[in-house]
Amino acid sequence: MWAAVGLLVIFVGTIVLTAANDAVHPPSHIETVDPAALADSPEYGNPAVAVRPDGSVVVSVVTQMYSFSPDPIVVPANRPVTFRVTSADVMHGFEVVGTNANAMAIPGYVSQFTVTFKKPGEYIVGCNEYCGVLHHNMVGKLIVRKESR
Ligand SMILES: [Cu+2]
Repeated sequence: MWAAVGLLVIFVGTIVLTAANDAVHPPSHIETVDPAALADSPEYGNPAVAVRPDGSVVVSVVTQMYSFSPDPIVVPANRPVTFRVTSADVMHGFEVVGTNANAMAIPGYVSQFTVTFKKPGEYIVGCNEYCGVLHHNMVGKLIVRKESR
């Protein structure tokens, strides 16, 4: 029995340590949007990359069977990029392959997270939630541009 308790302490300790060390935290942003009225939404009617006055970048993304919009998404390197992802139909995934940018796109909700891409280049955006017969074709592109100042 003590071995089982010891294992529990090790497992829980591992979770606490890695969460604290790698700043892992559960999603905390709660915002709703009408999935049937996305076309009339000022933000999602024409989803795009926007630059705020403070220089930070906001990307509004609509996922739907079987594409991402905008596509490609072009963002600068070494600047915080806030993604605001939602879905127009069913649940999708939004994952920038090879980075820690990864969220669920849930109809009715806005999934928001901020990432700074350090390496310029082209990244694959994939849907990682099975969303229908053509799920495997749901691929987009993210281009991280080196900033010229
Ligand atoms: Cu999918």
